[in-house]
Amino acid sequence: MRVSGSAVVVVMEALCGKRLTPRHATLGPFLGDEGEVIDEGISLYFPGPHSYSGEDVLELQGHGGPVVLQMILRRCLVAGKAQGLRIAEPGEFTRRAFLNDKIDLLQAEAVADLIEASTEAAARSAQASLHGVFSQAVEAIVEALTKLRLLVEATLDFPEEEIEFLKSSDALGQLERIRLELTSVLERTRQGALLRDGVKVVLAGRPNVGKSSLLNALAEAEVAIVTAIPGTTRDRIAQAIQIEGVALHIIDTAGLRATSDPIEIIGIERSWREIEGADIILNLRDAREPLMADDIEIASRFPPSVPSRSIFNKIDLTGEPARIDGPSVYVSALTGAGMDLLRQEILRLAGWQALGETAFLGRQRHLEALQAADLHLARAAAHAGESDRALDLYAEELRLAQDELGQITGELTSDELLGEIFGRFCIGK
Ligand SMILES: Nc1nc2c(ncn2[C@@H]2O[C@H](COP(=O)(O)OP(=O)(O)OP(=O)(O)O)[C@@H](O)[C@H]2O)c(=O)[nH]1
Ligand SMILES: [Mg+2]
Repeated sequence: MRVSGSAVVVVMEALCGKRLTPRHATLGPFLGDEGEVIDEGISLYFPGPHSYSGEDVLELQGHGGPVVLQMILRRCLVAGKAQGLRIAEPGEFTRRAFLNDKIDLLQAEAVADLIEASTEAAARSAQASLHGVFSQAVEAIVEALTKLRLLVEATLDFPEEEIEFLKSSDALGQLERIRLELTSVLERTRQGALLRDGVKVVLAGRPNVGKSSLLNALAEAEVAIVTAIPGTTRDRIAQAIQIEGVALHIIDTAGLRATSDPIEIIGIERSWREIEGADIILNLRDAREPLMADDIEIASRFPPSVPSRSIFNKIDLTGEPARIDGPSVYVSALTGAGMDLLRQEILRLAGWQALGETAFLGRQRHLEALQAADLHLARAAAHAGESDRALDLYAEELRLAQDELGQITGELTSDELLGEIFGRFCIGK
């Protein structure tokens, strides 16, 4: 149990019966209203500001169990009542840490990402963000921008010397370097977004081409039922897998065909819904069969913005080698031939590159802010090439870019956004 804020000292004296030595683990009883022992455990007292939240913090480590925990909780609430002690909201400890400048917003989000990480790569990346690696990269850009803005704003006040001054201080070169750095951060954030959110890969195609077999081969487990009867899969089957630490959600669907079976019809409707929400579509075909009207009809209904590949399955029956040929991949779900090629192709379609450096576990809002900043810098660069009249526009674009970056670390953030970010935490964090 963790208590934070102005009630800590009162609660500590009531429950532990004394004032604890700061940052020492103290074994002792937890006392009830009448001085009776509720439980025994370790207490830790962290006086602010050297605590997680930046306020006074008390941590009580008992034996656990819901009833004893409830008793300790009730005791804390009674003891701290006069100080306004109440149950924390989700993420409130971390929110306070942010408000007390212990961490910035990127680090606060990294706490939630670390808890929710679904792969080791995502956890490592969240840990790096928590240690400020992502924040430092953004801060470095903000600092460089601030320097450049000072220069430009100063020049605005002395229009006669404008051109010479900006030239001698290499204003153009500075902007170019900032843009390069931003591009690199953006790329690392895109990679991190893949680690964080995963990629939805939908297996689609006519019945009996081997979609369920391919799911099983990718999952290396018997997840879906496979039979020689067309129309075996009726409902969508989802399986989470990892390739090189990237989380993939593989969705097997009912084979697409005209049918009067009411169950199959519903299944096929679901297949289309999955296809429409896919990040990547694998369009399966039987390598033995020629292109059929149905295949053309199916592919024509894929959303054009979603990347797709034709997967020719069952090459063990045609004797062809496993290979990638333009937009086609030749595999055998049965023998496993070509599966490594297919895995690499999926990663490539997802936009994953094994970067030498850590990916930044990006959220949508980070990506949007970075992209917006990038756009403002591009506009600034365009203005820089123009006549003197554009200098104030140039300065304005730099300011806008800096504002966007400020939103990432939380320097400029609305209460609503904070509520949204911390509301998703679990209680006690
Ligand atoms: N020889 C060979 N047979 C395969 C291969 N992949 C699948 N099959 C066979 O093809 C048949 C259909 O496989 P499924 O995986 O059930 O096909 P599906 O596309 O899921 O079919 P529906 O669920 O009916 O849409 C089964 O008999 C599989 O054993 C392969 O690579 N080689
Ligand atoms: Mg199937």
